[in-house]
Amino acid sequence: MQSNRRLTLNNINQQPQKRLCKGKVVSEEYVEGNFLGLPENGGEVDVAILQLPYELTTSYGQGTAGGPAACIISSAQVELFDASLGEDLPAGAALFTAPEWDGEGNSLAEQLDNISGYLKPWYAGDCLPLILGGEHGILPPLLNAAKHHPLVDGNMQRLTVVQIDAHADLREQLDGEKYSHACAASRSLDLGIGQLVQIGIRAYSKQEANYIEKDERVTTFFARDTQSPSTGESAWRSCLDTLENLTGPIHLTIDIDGLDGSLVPATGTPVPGGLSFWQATEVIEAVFSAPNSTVISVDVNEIVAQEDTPLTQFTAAMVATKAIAMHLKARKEGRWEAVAKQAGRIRMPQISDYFRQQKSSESREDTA
Ligand SMILES: [Mn+2]
Repeated sequence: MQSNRRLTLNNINQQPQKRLCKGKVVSEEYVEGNFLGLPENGGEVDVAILQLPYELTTSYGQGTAGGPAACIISSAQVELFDASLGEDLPAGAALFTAPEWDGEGNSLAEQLDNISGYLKPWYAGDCLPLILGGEHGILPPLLNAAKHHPLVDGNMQRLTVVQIDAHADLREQLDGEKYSHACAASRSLDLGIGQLVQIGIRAYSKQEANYIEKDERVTTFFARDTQSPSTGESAWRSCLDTLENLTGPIHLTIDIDGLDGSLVPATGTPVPGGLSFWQATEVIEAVFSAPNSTVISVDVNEIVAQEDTPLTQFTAAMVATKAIAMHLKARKEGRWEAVAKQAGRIRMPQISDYFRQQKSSESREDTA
């Protein structure tokens, strides 16, 4: 039977949060409740941080409903400097941490519809929605919202989902529930997405193995191959090559359990033998810098607050920060303006001094 614990935040009480928060806060103008503690400018939004504390079907661990809030608290201690971006976040961009999803809906179907409704306004094409979950069951309603992005334009066939995960999530149902987190990928394929690339997969059933074998839309990089001490290097290279060659809009879904269990011990189902932090970083860098594709949104899910140490939520915050930095790098390199133009919402991002200097030195080189 399904437990009904999706809306309770009881695994997160204020005390442990305060305790976890006592470390150094990085942002000088720290604002409580905002991702990275960064203040908002009240203007148009370049990156929206959206919290989905949704938990209905998590099978083993509990507490994903409190994950997003814990991740936001932990993010206050993430360094704002990203070396590949070359400056401190927010780098002239406007980050907005939206009020969390309120969990409205009397049935699972209503809740899932409600999630789509919560996310949809952020898919107009002029900002990057970065979603913190919540269990992986958020993926299908998220993709229903992504359908409205101008680069997808109602044609799901155009969309590629890149999934970091320990689990294939390709079950037909789990305990009778079609919308279980364990079915997130199969429901996404049901929605008609063009391609699914899975990375870090190491826990899956025979039926899922058959699915991977049969459905040509699915490309799976098994952890057994990419993490192999003897042959992992070439398997990893071929994974990155695949990502760099993607075309069209991409949604990146990061089930935090795709990383090695040692990095995320509090997640619902931690599994050994997963991706290192730097491999997760390389995946993010690869999809955001792929020349013929655009990452239209990212989710980091299955975050659970760890109470003895903030490692799990901090790892999630680091991964989410990397995605934001790479998105801003895409803006910096002019790759996001094209998207905004296609969306008919041409809005030049605020360019910080750093970018201006880069641009002027480039134009000097051009005229030299
Ligand atoms: Mn998953």
